[in-house]
Amino acid sequence: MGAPPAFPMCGTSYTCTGSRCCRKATWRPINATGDWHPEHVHLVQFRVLDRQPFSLNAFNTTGRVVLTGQPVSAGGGEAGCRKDTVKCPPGMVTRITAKFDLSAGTQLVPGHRFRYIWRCHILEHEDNEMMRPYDVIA
Ligand SMILES: [Cu+2]
Repeated sequence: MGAPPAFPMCGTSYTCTGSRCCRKATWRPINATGDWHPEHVHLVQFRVLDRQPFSLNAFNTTGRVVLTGQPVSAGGGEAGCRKDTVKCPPGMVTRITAKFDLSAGTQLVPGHRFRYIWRCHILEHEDNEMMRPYDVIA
């Protein structure tokens, strides 16, 4: 497996885990903006793992994520709960893990793509390209 594909929103990327690519996945929304973004993933719930600071300067000049501190585990109302929206603070990598359950009876054909959507819950952001499709591949 090569480098994980990059998301076109906020320099976000994800990494596949599990036996079937992307049925269970850990995502790393990377917020390289100055705003908080409440990111909502449609049709799947996830758990918030942690957040970790990164160098905005390194990211903006090289496109690489250089972590600058230790991860801080999710706490408060996020720990151990299934969520559909996660707060993504500026300058932080937020890790979430999701399992993509399909409807009963769904035939899994290798290579078949299931289209999902994710977006920022701030309407002005959503209307300015912070709503994107992505495919989960069987
Ligand atoms: Cu936003």
